[in-house]
Amino acid sequence: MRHIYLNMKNFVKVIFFNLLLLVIIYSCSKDPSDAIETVPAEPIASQYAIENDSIIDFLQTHFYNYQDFVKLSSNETTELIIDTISGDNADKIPLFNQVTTMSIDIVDENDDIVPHNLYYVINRNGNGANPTVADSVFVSYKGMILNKSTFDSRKLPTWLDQTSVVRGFQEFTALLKRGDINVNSNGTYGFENFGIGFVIMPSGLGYYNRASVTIPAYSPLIFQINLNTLNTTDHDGDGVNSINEDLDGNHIFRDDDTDADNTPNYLDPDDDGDGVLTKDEYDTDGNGIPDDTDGDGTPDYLDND
Ligand SMILES: [Ca+2]
Ligand SMILES: [Ca+2]
Ligand SMILES: [Ca+2]
Ligand SMILES: [Ca+2]
Repeated sequence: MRHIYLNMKNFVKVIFFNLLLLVIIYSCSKDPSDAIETVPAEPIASQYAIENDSIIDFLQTHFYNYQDFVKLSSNETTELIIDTISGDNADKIPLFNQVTTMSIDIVDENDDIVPHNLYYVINRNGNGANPTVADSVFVSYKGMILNKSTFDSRKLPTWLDQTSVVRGFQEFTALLKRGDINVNSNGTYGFENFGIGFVIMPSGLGYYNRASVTIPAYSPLIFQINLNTLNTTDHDGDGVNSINEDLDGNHIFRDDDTDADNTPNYLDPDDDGDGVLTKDEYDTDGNGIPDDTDGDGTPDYLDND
């Protein structure tokens, strides 16, 4: 027994060490400046060109169950099904004829801008406001790769933070509008006229070279998203909505750090690091305009002098 126990202990140690290693590798792989990667990163421009070709080919040779979406009632959605145009389905309309294109600028390893196309269909606009790329969204969704296998699916809605989902998901969800909430007499609630759509994106707007068990590295992704409702976020509770803490407006929140303390502004309650909390110097006269006491064009909460 003792022998087994010792082996078990070593086994647990090995498992723990491997888990630790995995965590370290995963943490490092999120930082593109770090040398450790899951697989070596391909140059972004050439990788994008390859994937965009394969996405266009996919769009030309596949269709989706568009007929199922036409007859939806206001409180319904239906699961996106994509199939090949052939045989009994030879007369279906290709996705290529139905998608709208949006372009997102990605900065590559040489600091050059590589516009990345994503392709989308909006089946129902929704009835309320659009979320921003910083907000929390209450969504049900389904994620697929181009071989049509599903890597993630949420039939019941869940809250997601738009600043921590993949870029293509974040940008596309901001195009949908929220629905209306109906509270029933028995206390249950449901949603009506919520936004429904799906998006197809290259891996540069997804996980790129970060592979997982169900998503190989460099996989273009497909997400169907139902946007039930949303919450406007102020992550650090400093009175400035997170969307307004993206000072350069590039939809990347971790690259705005006024006081260079490695806490980006959207998570930093004292943005200029002057010891005065942003909420106490943002708008003291309450006129809705950020205060600028010395009139130098930099508001007080970003101005440490
Ligand atoms: Ca930014
Ligand atoms: Ca900071
Ligand atoms: Ca802040
Ligand atoms: Ca301050």
